Amino acid sequence: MTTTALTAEPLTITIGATVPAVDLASDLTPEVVAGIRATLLDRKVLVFPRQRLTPDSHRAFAAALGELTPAHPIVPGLDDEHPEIYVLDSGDGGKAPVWHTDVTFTRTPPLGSVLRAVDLPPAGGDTCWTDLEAAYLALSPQLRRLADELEAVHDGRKDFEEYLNVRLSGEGNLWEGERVRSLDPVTHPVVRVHPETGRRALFVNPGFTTHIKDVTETESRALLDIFFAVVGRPEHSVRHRWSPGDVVVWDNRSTAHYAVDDYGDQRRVMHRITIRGDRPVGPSH
Ligand SMILES: O=C(O)CCC(=O)C(=O)O
Ligand SMILES: [Fe+2]
Repeated sequence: MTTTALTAEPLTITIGATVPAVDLASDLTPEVVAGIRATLLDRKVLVFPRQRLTPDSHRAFAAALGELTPAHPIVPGLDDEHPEIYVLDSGDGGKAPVWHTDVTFTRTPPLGSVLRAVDLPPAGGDTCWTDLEAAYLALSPQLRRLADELEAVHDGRKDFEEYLNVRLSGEGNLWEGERVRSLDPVTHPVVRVHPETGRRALFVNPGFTTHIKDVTETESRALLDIFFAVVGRPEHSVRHRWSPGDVVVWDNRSTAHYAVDDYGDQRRVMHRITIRGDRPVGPSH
């Protein structure tokens, strides 16, 4: 199989594809891995239906795509053998019904995420992904030019500070080579230039972006209203109805996602592994 031979069926014009014919537990030749990486750059979100992965083979697949991070800067991993697996358990607060890009409250958010359905509710619990390059292009050229110059602050304290201080007594995981003991907000460019494709994405998200730097509070609020109005439009998004075993990989540099919370008290468990990323770079850097 050559790089171009990976069969991928597009789910929308710009974002998402189903890769039906790859068994992630046994087909990971260098050619298939190269095909997956190339297709991911093009489609941003890849769905691998009905896989039969275990925590070990989930990790082996993710590691074929790049260097792995710990499960999370704060939250411990699945167990001692799998410190890279982040468990999203609906019974333990593992719900994410807000548009967000993973871990943008660190200096180097992950390049991508590999999510596996472990335990699904009888109905509901879909996940949506949205194309942040399409969001950028949905702004007028004048607004794009302004956005190109801006920086935004990303802050994970609302979601994780109490967990860090109360459940973990202030000792988080190793992240970027350092023990996490506080969640200091970080600054990223509002427009991120993709390090591999050179394309521009609107790299702000309602989950973690709190304000625009170096403008007044009123201006910041108005600018974020404008930016968030184009993040998550159905026209730029894809929605996945999970089946048991499904694995979805996304490019975390050019997308945001939203886990739909429409299944009440039913249990839903997902396992996520993130691939180490680099520091976001803007157009004028
Ligand atoms: O539970 C989901 O479908 C996605 C949750 C999420 O935000 C993530 O895995 O990063
Ligand atoms: Fe997420």
